Amino acid sequence: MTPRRAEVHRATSETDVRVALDLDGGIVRAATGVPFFDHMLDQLGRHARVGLEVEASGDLEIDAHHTVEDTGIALGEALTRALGDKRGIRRYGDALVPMEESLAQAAVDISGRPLLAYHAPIEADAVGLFDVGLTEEFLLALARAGGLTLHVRLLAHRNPHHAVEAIFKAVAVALGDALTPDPRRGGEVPSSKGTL
Ligand SMILES: [Mn+2]
Repeated sequence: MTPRRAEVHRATSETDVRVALDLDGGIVRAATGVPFFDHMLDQLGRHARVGLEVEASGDLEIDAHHTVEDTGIALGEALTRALGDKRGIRRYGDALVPMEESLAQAAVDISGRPLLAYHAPIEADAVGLFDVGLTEEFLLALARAGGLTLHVRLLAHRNPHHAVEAIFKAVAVALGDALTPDPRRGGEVPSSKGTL
């Protein structure tokens, strides 16, 4: 099988982001200057069971917004490239993930039709330097650049660290399943249209 890997370098006046993604596994590490975001990217890589290396330097003197959003875009672009024509993948994945008292649900369709449906009424403003609202911004950027239909629901929560972490893990598990090759597909593109 062709290696399912991609490297993306995205540089703007606001950020410089490098992402190396291997859909079939590998090293996971993240250095973005936002420690909690690194922790979440680490969870994303590990629980999606992919190789994921992220290096980002951004205008953190403003806030973490551009860095988080642009990392989502670069990761989505890497995902699109690594998936290629999407032959043989499962296409769909879903997960229900507890993190202590928090419970998050995610469903993904690697559809080529970007959409994020996000419901996570977390009351806290931030975890460390990471504004809780950036979770949605990251997932929106990932869905758009990665061509994902992504539904996320936070079903229970109290601690904001647990809540955000449950969301990242649920997305990771769902996405990791969706991008997995299914031998019963026989290398077909998983769409009645013949293209995704
Ligand atoms: Mn944690």
